[in-house]
Amino acid sequence: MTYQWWHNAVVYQIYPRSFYDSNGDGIGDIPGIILKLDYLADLGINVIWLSPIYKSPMVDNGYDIADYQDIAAEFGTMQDMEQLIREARDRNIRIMMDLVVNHTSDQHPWFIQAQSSPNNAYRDYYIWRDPPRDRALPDQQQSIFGGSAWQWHEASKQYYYHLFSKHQPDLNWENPAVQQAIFAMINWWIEKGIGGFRLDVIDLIGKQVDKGITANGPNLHPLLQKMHRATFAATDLLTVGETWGVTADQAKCYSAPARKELSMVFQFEHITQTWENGDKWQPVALDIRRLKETLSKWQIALQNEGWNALFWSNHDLPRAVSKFGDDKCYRVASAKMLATTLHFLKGTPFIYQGEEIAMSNVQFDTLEHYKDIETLNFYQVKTAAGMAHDEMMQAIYKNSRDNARTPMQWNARKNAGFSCGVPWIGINSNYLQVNVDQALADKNSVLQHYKKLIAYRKSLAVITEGDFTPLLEEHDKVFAYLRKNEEMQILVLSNFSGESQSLVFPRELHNRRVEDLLHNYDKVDFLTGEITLKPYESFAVKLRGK
Ligand code: TEU
Ligand code: CA
Repeated sequence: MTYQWWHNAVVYQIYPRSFYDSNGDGIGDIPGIILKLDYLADLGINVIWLSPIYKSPMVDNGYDIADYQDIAAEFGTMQDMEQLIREARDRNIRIMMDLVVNHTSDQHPWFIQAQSSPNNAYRDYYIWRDPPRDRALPDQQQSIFGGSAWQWHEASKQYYYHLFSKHQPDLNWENPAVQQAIFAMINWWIEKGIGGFRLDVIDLIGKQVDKGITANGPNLHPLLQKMHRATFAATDLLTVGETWGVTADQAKCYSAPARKELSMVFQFEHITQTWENGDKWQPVALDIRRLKETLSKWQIALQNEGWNALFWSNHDLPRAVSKFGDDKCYRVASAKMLATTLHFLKGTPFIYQGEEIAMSNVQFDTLEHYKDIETLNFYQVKTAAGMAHDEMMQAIYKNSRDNARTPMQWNARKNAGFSCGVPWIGINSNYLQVNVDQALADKNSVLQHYKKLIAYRKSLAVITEGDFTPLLEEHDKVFAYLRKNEEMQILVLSNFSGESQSLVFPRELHNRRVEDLLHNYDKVDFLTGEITLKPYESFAVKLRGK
């Protein structure tokens, strides 16, 4: 296998609105990111995935793009963007853009044109249908943000199709003019010197609306190959697709190099397993056995073909420590455990801003404090269908996207040092204890732990290249695995529970001397044959000769 630079890179995701506000308007911005580049360089990351910074009415915080080649005024200017790319490059950090091409904003000039008349040249950039009779809906397809996927357009007496909000009309990817326009835009950004793309809901672009096929449509892979030929082929870009519901076989189709599509995709099986029937507003408890099986399955499936993108969290998800650890009694220990577990796996790790200081979910008292369109829409949908207010608030506390979107906590001063103005969304009240200043000063902080993990990924080839073998598969709470190449063998052991856990190692690990790499309680240098792990205890060790 030929290795690319991104195989041992570590990516850091920035949600610009909530990262750092440089001018006091309450909204994080690009100059703010530039001011924090030294912090990120010191952390050791190689890539910044920048959530959208394009011109946008911000109905979905920038995932509704009005101009792919302009910057939202509240985030800065194109000069700021060019400066960010340059200054990041000076620190060996590449900028990965968020490519949102399943849909545009309804304020995009293409849609404004399309709306103006059924004969307009841009009409076919979007998906329009006649009502079967009167104003009846073409079919029952639902928007991912709740309600019908069809929006009535009175002037032309047709419906247009939107899988997200009605302000995010879907592009018609069956139209070659759409393909060419998007490919040209991608190349324009490549020319600017960016390092890659994260492709938003890319599994939807092969849709066949009349058959009700949305994800994984028949045109999907041919389209990606066409995109690759027209854009990425001549580059070494890191491309990662967002693909909810992807199977391991499909992931290979996307990421096997010979197929010339993408570098890797995000799969969400470890995320959605706590959603009853795929509904995030019906949260259920995490089942560690199932989590272990899922993580191992993906490691093994893509072992020799394709590549994993590794993550616990992003801007759509709860905070990692709140979902997979314990943000109350064991915030620091469990956050370190999660970091160790993920960063020794095979694949490219993604860190979501604030995860490196173990930021946790937020609980705002009233719905008014929530800003996310999905949360607000579903509050209406669910309570209209009979769900009690309190029950919905509990679901919001678990899974609202705003959990990830409260501002980055830089210090213990006003607004956690995020802004000297009025932040666009509330700050998590734990910022007095949980902030970057604290983490930099404390040599046992979660942040220092992440730094070590990131450094190991650069110095130990086994983490990038080695085989993965799960151990103790029958254990209910402890996830254990070996990574192995010709030079060395690493054992990783993680207790995913708040109770002590005992276990007996397989025979070949008895009476082995080991060398400590990383731990969150005490250093381990000898394996007798059995061990009792403390709550959320986790360590990684290098095996030595017998
Ligand atoms: O997310 C895709 C998506 O489907 C999510 O909205 C997801 O379903 C939801 O959070 C889980 O309930 C991408 C972006 O990451 C998200 O921020 C955008 O809102 C969405 O696409 C539309 O562009
Ligand atoms: Ca600002």
